[in-house]
Amino acid sequence: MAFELPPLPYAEDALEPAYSARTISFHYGKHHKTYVDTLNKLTEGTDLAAKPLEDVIRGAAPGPLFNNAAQVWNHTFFWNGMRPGGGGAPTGDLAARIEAAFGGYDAFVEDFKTAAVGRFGSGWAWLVADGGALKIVTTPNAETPLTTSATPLLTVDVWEHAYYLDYQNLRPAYVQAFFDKLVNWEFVARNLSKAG
Ligand code: MN3
Repeated sequence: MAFELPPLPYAEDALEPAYSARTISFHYGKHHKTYVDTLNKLTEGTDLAAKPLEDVIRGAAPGPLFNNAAQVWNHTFFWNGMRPGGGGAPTGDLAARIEAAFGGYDAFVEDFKTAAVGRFGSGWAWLVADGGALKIVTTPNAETPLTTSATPLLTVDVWEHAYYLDYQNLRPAYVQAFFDKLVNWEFVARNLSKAG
């Protein structure tokens, strides 16, 4: 059984103007699809092809298999962390957890931007639950908190392909727009409930 490119959870133009249909057509339709296609080539005819994606990622040595499997998972997680009409501060338990960890929503966004901008080159910025606390971490290239003790709650893709068409070199503006217009806090809350 081959790995599949999961359908986008919204139409390609549904995140306009903060995240354009043109960006999604390349980022989802080309980049994400290529990771899926390459993963299928790498696993074809092996017992890995029938394994859950998470098991492939956790069992892979550094190299093309890990990189492509993790990029498939990271991108699906990224798409689910956005929604049309998203953005703004969360409410309820999530708001309280962010207040406790970062001293408030605005401070959280500033910390997240600093971390995202500080990730040199390509990678990901994440909100994770780790040991009962919310934390911001970044990973290089394809690396993912899925291989650590932390539970991923949300990610922002900070590879240039994720934002260059809409924001050119302005990674902080892209991250700000992600939190102002795109973030899907219901997705984060669901992931947090699984973290315990
Ligand atoms: Mn990407």
